[in-house]
Amino acid sequence: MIGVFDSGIGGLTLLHEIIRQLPNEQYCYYADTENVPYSTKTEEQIKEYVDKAVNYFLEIGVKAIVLACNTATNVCVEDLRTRLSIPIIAIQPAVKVAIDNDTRELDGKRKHILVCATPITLRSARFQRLLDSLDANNIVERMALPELVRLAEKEDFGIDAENYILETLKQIDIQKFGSIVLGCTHFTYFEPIFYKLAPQLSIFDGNEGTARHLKNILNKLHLLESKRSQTPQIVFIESGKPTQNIQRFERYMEKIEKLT
Ligand code: DGN
Repeated sequence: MIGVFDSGIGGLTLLHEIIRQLPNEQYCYYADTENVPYSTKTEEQIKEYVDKAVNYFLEIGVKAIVLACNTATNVCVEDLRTRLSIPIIAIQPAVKVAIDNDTRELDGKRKHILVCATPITLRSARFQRLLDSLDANNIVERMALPELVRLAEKEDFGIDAENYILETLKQIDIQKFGSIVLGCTHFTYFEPIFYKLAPQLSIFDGNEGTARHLKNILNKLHLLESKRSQTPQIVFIESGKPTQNIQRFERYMEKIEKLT
């Protein structure tokens, strides 16, 4: 079994892509719905919440853990990787994917990339190191959109979200930009709205690359399942307990299915 963690339902967007690439595996999806959103929490609190999820995963004997939460990655991944012996695969904003795939220019200069994420991700040392390693400081602008986490948790993908995103886009000089990176797994639900409001921009998230990375790691360690099991493929856990509301998770999975 593979453990997939997020503060809430955002990580389902990554889980969906992982299942597409690894259809034979079994999954435990852990949503920390008691504590979402993490943007209002301290790093110490986030570490404590992630530890609780990780201990749960270790107790049920997962073979790998996926941090399907950019915010948790930025706060915890290094510590987890030093402490644990199983693979920890972590999502991060897909800035490299945007650089590699969008080479459009304006006045002889590469178009800029708008990275939308939570405030914790955008101000983290890990994100800064990512930009430094890609020499991307001059072309990346940061935009915190914490309200989208709250709206996604409420299954509100309508006019409130559209107005919020529109107000955000009004704050930037859109001509300068070639792409948007959705650096929070909750934001993928709103991809159609971003496309509608800024059709000239390419949109990237880290889901495809992270799922591919997980597959490569499991393959290298000879940990891939070769046959599909007959038991249900996903167990949904909310902050340490089996969910009482499986229909909610299924509604989100159906929503993601329609996005792809
Ligand atoms: N899905 C989380 C992320 O990718 O950052 C959102 C974290 C939160 O709860 N704010």
